[in-house]
Amino acid sequence: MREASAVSEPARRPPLPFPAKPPPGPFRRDFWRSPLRGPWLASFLSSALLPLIVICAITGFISHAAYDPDLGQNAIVGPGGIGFDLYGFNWPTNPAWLYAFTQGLHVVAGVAAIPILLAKLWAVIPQFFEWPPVRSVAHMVDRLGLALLVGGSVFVFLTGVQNIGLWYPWPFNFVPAHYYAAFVFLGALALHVATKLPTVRRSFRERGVIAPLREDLQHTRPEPPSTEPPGEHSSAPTSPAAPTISRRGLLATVGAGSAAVGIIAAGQAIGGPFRSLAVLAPHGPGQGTGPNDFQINKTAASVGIGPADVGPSWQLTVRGASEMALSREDLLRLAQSTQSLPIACVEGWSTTQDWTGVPLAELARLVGAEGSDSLFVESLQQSGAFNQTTLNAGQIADPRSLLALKVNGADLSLDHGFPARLIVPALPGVHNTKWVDTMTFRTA
Ligand SMILES: Nc1nc2c(c(=O)[nH]1)N[C@H]1C(S)=C(S)[C@@H](COP(=O)(O)O)O[C@H]1N2
Ligand SMILES: [Mo]
Repeated sequence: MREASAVSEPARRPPLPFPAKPPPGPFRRDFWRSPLRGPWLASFLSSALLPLIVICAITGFISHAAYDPDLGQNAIVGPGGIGFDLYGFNWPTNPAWLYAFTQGLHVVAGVAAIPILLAKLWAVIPQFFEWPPVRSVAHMVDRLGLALLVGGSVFVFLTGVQNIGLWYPWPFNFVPAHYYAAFVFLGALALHVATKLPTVRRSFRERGVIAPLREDLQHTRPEPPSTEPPGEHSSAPTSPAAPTISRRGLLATVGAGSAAVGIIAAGQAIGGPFRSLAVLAPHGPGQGTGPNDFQINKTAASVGIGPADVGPSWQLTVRGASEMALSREDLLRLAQSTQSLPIACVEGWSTTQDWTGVPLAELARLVGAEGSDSLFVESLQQSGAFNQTTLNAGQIADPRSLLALKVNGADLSLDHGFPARLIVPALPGVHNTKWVDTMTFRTA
């Protein structure tokens, strides 16, 4: 049966410009010698990786929805961006820590996935070097899918890490790039999971799900390539070297790495006393002094705002049915409310502080705009991004939503948005606009 197909094979094969014998190097099967590689190792790592990727995908699309991209100019990926915008769905204000939780989860799961992803790529690297590189049209499509899977995974994780590290070496905007690449990656992943599920089932059935973890170094044997269907290129070695580490040793190392970077990321996400765990946090342990000593996303100086811009001549313009101009003193004379609310940044850090200011609903009432559908908020900041936002009706009506004037009992520092900034429960950090100077309540 096998011989017959081996004989008929060359006749069916289109004439391709590849010599039968692979060139020396990674295309030779005996180049890859680790006895740990094989379908079981790949299956085990994939089973650990997949739940983390699913968490990242779900929380990623949740984050997209949390921006309320159907309102004003909130859409970063552009109006009419590919589906899943959940238009018409208004991001809630309850619980106040909702976005801190979903986005913290996104970043922690994403960071924890990276060591496992790297181990997985290492485990299957022989399969990237198939010879001949293309056998047929079907094979070429298959290989293209693999390229999108590997390229897509590296791209989304790399750009994610660069964003939490505030490092933007590329000319493109992070948000649309990360978002669209996620579609490519998840599409290729769905196909990959569907085609590889039989391999996972077979290797777990043949070798056990965790049985190989019981083997110490002395009992670590190479995986037999025979578990793959005939003709399939296996990651198991044809000429294995002696093991230098057991499979459980390798997996314990990868697991420890994943847990370590996950905990570091969680330190930023949970904040408070856990903040000290975030040894790699790009924003440093804290910024400012006294009551204003918590992290700053963009300093006033970095966006061209100086003390002169927010002096006594600063006024807030509020528009609704009528229009008002209010000085900071005027605002301080209005009914004040104090709320303990988090700022939860898309980068995965959050910090909860006590904010004092005027409820947005009170400002709406002053200009005859109770029950308005949206609120467009602009900053006096002219350069850079994040200088405006549009809130939904529920966010305006929530009595905890504030135009904050103080934090932890003290005046806001210039870096935290003096003279006034938005603080809205469960709102992504980026929409808590600092240095607010214009608010426009709109009714459809
Ligand atoms: N005008 C303006 N508001 C802004 C920003 C900005 O760059 N400019 N950064 C936003 C982002 S991304 C976050 S996470 C929060 C951070 O607030 P903080 O710097 O007071 O911690 O402010 C938001 N408000
Ligand atoms: Mo942010």
